[in-house]
Amino acid sequence: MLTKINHIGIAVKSLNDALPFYRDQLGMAFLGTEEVAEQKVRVAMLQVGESKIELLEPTSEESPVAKFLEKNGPGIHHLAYEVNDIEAAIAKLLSDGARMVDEKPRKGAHGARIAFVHPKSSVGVLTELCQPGH
Ligand code: CMX
Repeated sequence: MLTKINHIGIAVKSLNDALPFYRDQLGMAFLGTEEVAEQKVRVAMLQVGESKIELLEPTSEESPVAKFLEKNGPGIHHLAYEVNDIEAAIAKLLSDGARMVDEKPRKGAHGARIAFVHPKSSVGVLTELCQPGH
């Protein structure tokens, strides 16, 4: 069902403040920034081999990332696994009794379709299914 780790999401207070560490000090390839209105975040994507790092900055106090930052401070927010058929992956998880945040795919960064498994169903790790848009 899962093909690889697509990206690791990291919650940050400011993309401008966090980017230099990843892009300049660690030397990751910077793929650009994008606002994902539906998720109330602005994201910066960086490539590491076949996976990506997604820096997440909240755009509103109601953003799930704002709530996370308030509670935990900056740090690893979610793990995103790539799938070829997101509807089938959601159906499989639901039929196995998992609690989904999203029972239907939503729009993620770079035209991907995404769905989150609730952290209470995934041993405390917010888990994203991600079907790339290309
Ligand atoms: N990782 C692990 N646990 C998390 C978590 C995270 N990122 N976010 C919340 N939780 C835990 C909380 O610690 C809390 O646990 P306790 O009850 O033990 O204290 C529980 O989940 C409920 O958390 P909450 O703070 O009360 O927040 P909500 O229930 O309102 O929301 C969640 C939690 C996961 C449903 C919500 O954050 C969500 O819908 N997330 C998915 C969407 C998202 O994160 N989008 C941003 C990224 C977008 C992108 O990649 O494009």
